[in-house]
Amino acid sequence: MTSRPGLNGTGSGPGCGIQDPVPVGAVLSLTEGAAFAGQYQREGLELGFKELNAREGVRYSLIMEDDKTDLGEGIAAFEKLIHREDASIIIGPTLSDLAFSTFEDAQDARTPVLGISTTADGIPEIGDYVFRNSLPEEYALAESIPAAREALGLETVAVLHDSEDEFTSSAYATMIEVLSDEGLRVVADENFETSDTEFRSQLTKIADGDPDALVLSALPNATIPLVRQARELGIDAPIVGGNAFNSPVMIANLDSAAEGLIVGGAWSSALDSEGNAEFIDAYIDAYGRAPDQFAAQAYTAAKMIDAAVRADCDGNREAIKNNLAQLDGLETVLGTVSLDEAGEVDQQPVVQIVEDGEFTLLEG
Ligand code: 1QQ
Repeated sequence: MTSRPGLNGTGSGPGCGIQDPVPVGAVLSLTEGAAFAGQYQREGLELGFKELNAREGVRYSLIMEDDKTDLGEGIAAFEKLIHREDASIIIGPTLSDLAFSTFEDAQDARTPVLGISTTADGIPEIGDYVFRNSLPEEYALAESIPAAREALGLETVAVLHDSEDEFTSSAYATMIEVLSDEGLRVVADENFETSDTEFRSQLTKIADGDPDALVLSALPNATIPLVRQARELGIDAPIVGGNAFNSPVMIANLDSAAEGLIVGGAWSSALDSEGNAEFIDAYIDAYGRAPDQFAAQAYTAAKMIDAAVRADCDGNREAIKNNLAQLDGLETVLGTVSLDEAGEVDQQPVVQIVEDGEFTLLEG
């Protein structure tokens, strides 16, 4: 797509004025397995762009597609946004599992993408149009596992992971590395597939190892029966989780089994970051529930895109790509966010623990 004159404005920064609305695409898992995150992401994006559209000079039109947690649907949604809607940038998809091929399609079409929850290894390396504000699992686990070791006095762990999904297998590889760096002994290492609901054979082996903690890389649909079965089998060790655990939906479903769960992430309601208190209030006002990490990352994506558009007062693909690549030290609800050369996010992770059914800051 060539540059559209109506998206190239005059002035700069707060004084920038662009004639046409900037078309922003979003591909989210609004239904099926990853909707636990996709629904919060939808709300965070809508709130973020609503606030931006109330400002002078630049308007955004948000075109949202549901990938139904399915790769084929995700590819079709990207195709529509790139070629038919002429989106200037695409936000999402929710799952890393859908990101590898969709981001390659966007890269080939020179359309910038901003991942907001795609945390697997290797995503920014797909190309120079690929960015993310999704804290990589690598950074989150490098904080959460040592914090858990210290807080809980861990010596041994059992690891369980979904070996089918891109994000859970990538996080698993990172977990094994960090566990070894931390001198934690792995007494059992078991795996399963995304749609499994029966975990008793793996859990029996884990019970035999009597670990001090379970380290779990799984999506919610498997996690909920898995943790329930673990507790039924008498395994009451605390859990250290991956990014999917940054969800109040997951915590509510796990009920008392979630107590003591430790997880590293990109955001906490307790963060004293710029605009965080106002964001939480506005979100509760709009949606009648508190935001989660996925909502905060989505909300932040809107602000990052606005900063990139206003930098050269240009809402075309090429300008957004060039200016996202230079985003440096933006103050957001996630804290200070920068993007490096590769399009990777630079921000301080937080570590949280579940106490009385609520996330509480362990450190960050
Ligand atoms: C990924 C994730 C998921 C847990 C997002 C919902 O981190 O797929 O990378």
